[in-house]
Amino acid sequence: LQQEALQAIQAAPDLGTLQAVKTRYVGKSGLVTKELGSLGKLPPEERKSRGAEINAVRQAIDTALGEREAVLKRAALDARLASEAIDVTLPGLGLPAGGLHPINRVYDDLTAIYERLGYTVIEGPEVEDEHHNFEALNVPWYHPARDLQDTFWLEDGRLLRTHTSPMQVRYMVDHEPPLKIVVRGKVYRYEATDATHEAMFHQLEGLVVGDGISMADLKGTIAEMARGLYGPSAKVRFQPSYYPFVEPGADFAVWWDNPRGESKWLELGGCGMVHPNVFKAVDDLREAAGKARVYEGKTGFAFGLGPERIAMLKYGIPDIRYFYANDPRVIGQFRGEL
Ligand code: FA5
Repeated sequence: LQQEALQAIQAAPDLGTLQAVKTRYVGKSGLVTKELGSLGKLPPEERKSRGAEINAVRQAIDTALGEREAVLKRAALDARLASEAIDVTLPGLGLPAGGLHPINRVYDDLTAIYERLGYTVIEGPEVEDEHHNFEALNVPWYHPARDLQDTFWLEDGRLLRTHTSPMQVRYMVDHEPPLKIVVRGKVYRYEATDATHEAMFHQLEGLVVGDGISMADLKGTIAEMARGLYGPSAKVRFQPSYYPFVEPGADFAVWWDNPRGESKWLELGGCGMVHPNVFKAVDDLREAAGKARVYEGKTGFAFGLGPERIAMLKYGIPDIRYFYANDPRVIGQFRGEL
């Protein structure tokens, strides 16, 4: 019996089998236990020696069980350590790096130029009211931009701003002159989209107000921006134009020296001297809010431009709709280049 038990113990491949072997020989109704139980049937003179014999067998089995159990436990632990080990020498998996959207890059280039010139960079609400988007900017009710065709109207009578110019009004109502700001943000127009027009696009708006600000300051500022974008020999061009909130008004273009050829004038946006009616509307709003009228008699200039134009030419993107189509093949090209 001892021989048989010891062999079974040695052969047990795992802890589960070893437990079964233990039960079979030394469990409550195991073979060795039964032998001990049958001692009572023996004649008294044999009981002692037989008892000692069985106990020795039991001892041997218990010892063997303990040793085998230790070996199997160690093996199980080794296997677990091996399977759960982390190989610290393996090369890491590269984390996918994000990147700035091309419009944000152009914004960052532009705002860096204006911050250097001492401007404050602000943003503002995309949902506007008619007064800030049109009225206060001297846009008359019959102006085509107020047409239902051009503006996304909301059910509550408000609208999605069609340009960043309403922030001129908001900022002046809250701040006294002198001031120099640029506004960045999204604008919306109910337009049929094509390669150069989107229903949602971005603008950068500039506003400078103080004493004796002139058209010469405006031209110098636009020229400085052009040099910041395209280098010290950059050229700018102004052409008379009409915007209700400026007088005189102009469109400005920058000569774009295209490294791939096809250099051309890049029509960037509109600008002009802030219209006196805008200052008056601002003072009216200030007065209604219990603030002093401080804008009448001041002069200032404003400009607004579309960064999409700059980004399309800078990065060779042929269609404005690519910017917002969420096609990873377009945006993915800007990954990792911060
Ligand atoms: C304006 O929005 C005026 N608020 C700009 C301004 C500000 C003039 C301050 C004077 C003083 P305009 O509608 O031209 O102007 O738009 C300005 C620029 O936005 C355009 O030159 C163009 O670059 C860009 N833009 C206009 N419509 C779209 C469009 N649908 N998609 C993409 N870019 C557009």
